[in-house]
Amino acid sequence: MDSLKEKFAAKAGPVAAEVKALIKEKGDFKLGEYTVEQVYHGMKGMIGLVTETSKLDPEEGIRFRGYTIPELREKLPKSPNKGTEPLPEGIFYLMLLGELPTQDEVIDIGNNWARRSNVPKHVFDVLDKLPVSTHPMTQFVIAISAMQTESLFAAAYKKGINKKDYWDYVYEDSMNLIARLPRVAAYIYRRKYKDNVHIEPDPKLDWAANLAHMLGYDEFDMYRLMRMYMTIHVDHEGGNVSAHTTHLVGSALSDPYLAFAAGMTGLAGPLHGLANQEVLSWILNLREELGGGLPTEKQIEDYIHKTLAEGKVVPGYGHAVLRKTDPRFSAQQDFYTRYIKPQGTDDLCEIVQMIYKVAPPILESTGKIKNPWPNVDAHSGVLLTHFGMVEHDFYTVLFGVSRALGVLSSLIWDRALGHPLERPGSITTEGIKKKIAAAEAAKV
Ligand code: HAX
Repeated sequence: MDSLKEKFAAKAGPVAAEVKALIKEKGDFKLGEYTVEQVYHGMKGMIGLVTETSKLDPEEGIRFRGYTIPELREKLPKSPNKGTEPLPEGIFYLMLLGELPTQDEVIDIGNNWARRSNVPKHVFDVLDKLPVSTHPMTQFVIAISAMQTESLFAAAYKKGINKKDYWDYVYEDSMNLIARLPRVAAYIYRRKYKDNVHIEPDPKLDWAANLAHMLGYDEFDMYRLMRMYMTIHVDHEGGNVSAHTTHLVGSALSDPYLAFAAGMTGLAGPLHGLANQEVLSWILNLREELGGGLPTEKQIEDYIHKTLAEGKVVPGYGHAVLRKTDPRFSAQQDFYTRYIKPQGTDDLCEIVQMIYKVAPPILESTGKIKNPWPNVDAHSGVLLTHFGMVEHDFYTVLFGVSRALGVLSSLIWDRALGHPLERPGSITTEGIKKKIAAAEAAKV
C-alpha cells in the first residue's frame, strides 16, 4: 500500500464508524425539513425534483401520466401485425403529451423515428477502435458521446439562441437520439457476440421489432417481448440514478447526447440497471453450484443465506422507493405464463418463480432490508435467455435504449418549463455535529 493510501485507510475506518454511530444516535435530528439519516442515506423520501412523465407509489408501483402498467398494456396501441403488447412509441407520446395516442399517432412517431435513424459512420468507427472485451454499457456510453457531434442544441447554443427556444432543439436532439439508439445497440451486440456481422434495419418494422431484428432475432415472440420490454423500462419517476443524472447534467445545458450518456453511466451500476445482468449471473452460478437442473426451494434458501453471509446483495430484490412487488416484475411474470408456459415450462423462468416464493421472507428476516420484494431486474434476463439472447452482459443496454424514452421526454419538459441549474446545498459531518451540539445547548 502506498503511504497516502495507508494514511487514508487509517482515517477512513474510524470516520466511517463515527458516522454510523452518529446516524444511529442522532438520525432523527432535523436539518431543516429533513433528518440527518435522510441526508446521509441518499436523500430517500425527500421531494426535490419535479418530473411530469411518471410517478412512483411505494405500495402500488409506477404510473405513467396516471396509468398503471396493466392499464397501459391494455390501452396503448399495438402493432397492426397481430400485436398483443403496446408499441413503445405510444408510451413516449403519453409521457410527452399526457394523453393516450391513437393508432395513427403511434404509426406517425414510428415513421418519424425511422426517418431520423441514420447513425453517422464515425460512431461505428469509434466503436471499432475499442477492444471487443469492452463492456457493452461502456461501449453504449462512448457511442452516445461520439454522436454528440450531431447535437443541434449544442450548435445552436454556440451561435446564440433565446432561452424560450431551448426546448425546440432539445426535442430535435432527443428524437434523433431515440431514433438512432436501436442501431447503436445492435451494432455493439453484433460486433461483440456475432462475429461483427451486422443486419440492416427493416423499414417495415416498428422501433422495438426493428431492434430485435437488427440484433438477429426475427421470431414474432421476440418482437412481442421487445415491445413489452421497451415499454415497461422507460421511466420510474425522477429520482432514480439514470433519470436524475440525465436531468442534473441537462440542467447545466449540456446537450441531450451528453446528458443521456451521463445517465447511462449511472444505469451501468449494479445497484441500478446492471442488476438485470447480475440476476442472471446469480441464477446461473446457483445452478452450476448445484450441478444444473431445477434446484429445490431449500437449496435456493441456502444459496440466499450464503449470498447474504458473504456480504453481497441478492440482485433483483429490494428497492429505494417500492415496498411491494414491482408491477414491472408482475408484467414479465404474466408474459411468461401467458405466452411461454403454455408451450412448455422454462427452467430458468421457473427458478425465478421459486426465488419469488422463498426470498422475501429471508430478506425480511434480516430486519434491515426495507423492501424484500422483487424489482424489474429479477425477471427480465430469463425471458431474453428463453428466446436465445444468452449474453447477459448486454442486457443493461436494452434497458438503456428503453430508458431514453422517459428521461429524454422529461428533458424536453425541463427546457420547456425553463427549469434552472440544479444545485442543492451540502453539509460536512463537522457541520452536522455543530448543529446538533447547538440544538442540545439551547435545550439546557
Ligand atoms: N440483498 C441484500 N441486502 C440488501 C438488499 C438485497 N437485495 N436490498 C437492500 N439490502 C441491504 C442494503 O445493502 C443495506 O445494507 P447496509 O445497511 O448494510 O448498508 C440495507 O439492506 C438497507 O437497504 P435499503 O434501505 O432496504 O435499500 P436501499 O434503498 O439502500 O437500496 C437497492 C436499494 C435497490 C440498491 C437495494 O435494495 C439493492 O442493493 N438491491 C439489489 C440490487 C438491485 O436489484 N438493484 C436494482 C434496483 C432496481 C433498479 O434500479 N433497477 O434498475
